[in-house]
Amino acid sequence: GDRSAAERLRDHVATQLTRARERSALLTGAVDDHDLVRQHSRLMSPLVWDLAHIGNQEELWLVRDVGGREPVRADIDELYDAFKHARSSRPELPLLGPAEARRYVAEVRDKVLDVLERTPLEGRRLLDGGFAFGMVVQHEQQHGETMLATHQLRVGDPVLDAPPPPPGGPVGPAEVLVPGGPFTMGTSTEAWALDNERPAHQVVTDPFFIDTTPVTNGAYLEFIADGGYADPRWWSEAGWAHVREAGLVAPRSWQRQGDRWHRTAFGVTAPLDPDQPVVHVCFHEAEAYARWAGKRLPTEVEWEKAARFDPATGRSRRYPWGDEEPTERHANLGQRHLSPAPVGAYPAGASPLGVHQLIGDVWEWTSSDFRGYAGFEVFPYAEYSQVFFGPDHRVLRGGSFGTDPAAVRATFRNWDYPIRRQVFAGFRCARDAGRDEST
Ligand code: AVJ
Ligand code: FE
Repeated sequence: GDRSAAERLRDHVATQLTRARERSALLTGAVDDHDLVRQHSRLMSPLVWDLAHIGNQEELWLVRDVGGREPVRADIDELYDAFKHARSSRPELPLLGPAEARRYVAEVRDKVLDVLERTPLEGRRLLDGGFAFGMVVQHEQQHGETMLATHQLRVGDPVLDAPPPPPGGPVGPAEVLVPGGPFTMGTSTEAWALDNERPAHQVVTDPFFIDTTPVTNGAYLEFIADGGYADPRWWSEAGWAHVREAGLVAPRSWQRQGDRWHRTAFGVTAPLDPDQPVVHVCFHEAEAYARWAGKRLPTEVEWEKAARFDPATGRSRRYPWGDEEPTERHANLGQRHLSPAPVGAYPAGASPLGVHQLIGDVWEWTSSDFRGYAGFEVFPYAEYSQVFFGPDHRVLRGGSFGTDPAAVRATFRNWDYPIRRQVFAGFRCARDAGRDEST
């Protein structure tokens, strides 16, 4: 029979909650208890902290706020408040142990599924389109990617397994011209879009060229071979200070063996694939490469225009390929593979202008600071994005192979410090188009 839109939305929410939990269970079940409680990097929490933090956020928003129910564990809120304790200090906290943390998240989830059954998904902005549930799904999936990054930093035998990504293919010209003029950036209609993606607004750009693919390992090797890491001409002042102080000579996890380069990922060392996008570079490395190549990083505005603007209609799409949700034909998302795919692996995911792999594979550094759009309103809490606005963070776009489809779209904004390399981040280049080229 016909199911109502409300029933379908409720089923969708339940499915997304379950998918997120299956992933958390996989990432926290793949290692033993000792590995769960220890710190694999000072940049990351112990995995067992992520797990109980996921449950605590779910309790705060869905059990207490939406459900109006009694707290499950009010006594642990402070331990799992990300602003109270730096990641480096979390192993010393009196955290729930692995078994306790698993019981806690399961108890919270039972209550949440009951709340979901009984709550009309309307009548209050927090509930519209299932937003509060969508926010919690995205939060768990974001921590799924964070936990995957912790696995990447973990030293030891491999514990995660996945089939290799699909092969690369033709991508057309190296760069395409994006016409100047207005386009719609951000969204006011995407139900689960987070506050920093809102509202939809018009932005006018100059014409510009953008690379049709992310920069590959092979291209990045040429920068290294040309002495790029030792040449201050390519680096900003802050970037040069950082590359010297940190002693950077190559992306994170690369090793030179004679004249061959290898890369270690998730405990497996293998020859570098020259056709895969480079991953685990910081903003400064991306910026230096672009300057060496005679180009620059795209601004966040340019990235979103390349990803969404359809020149045939003037409309902005939800994704480069159109408005349909990502499938495995469109993009390398969802931890289906444990690496980026070679360029040209997703022709069905290209934009109307022929720009490939904007969604999935690697997060892409942009040259933009993280700021609120004109008309930005905190919703529903300032600690999701507003407290990070300002000159300290750069925006990353598009998601990586470790990003779940529920947690990315062409309006989605990620951010980090310009020195960070633990993110599954790469980049593509852009350049100005002269007036004569644009007509
Ligand atoms: C959007 C990925 C920068 O991990 O710091 C998780 C997401 N916010 N819990 C982060 C987030 C609160 C956030 N990023
Ligand atoms: Fe969090």
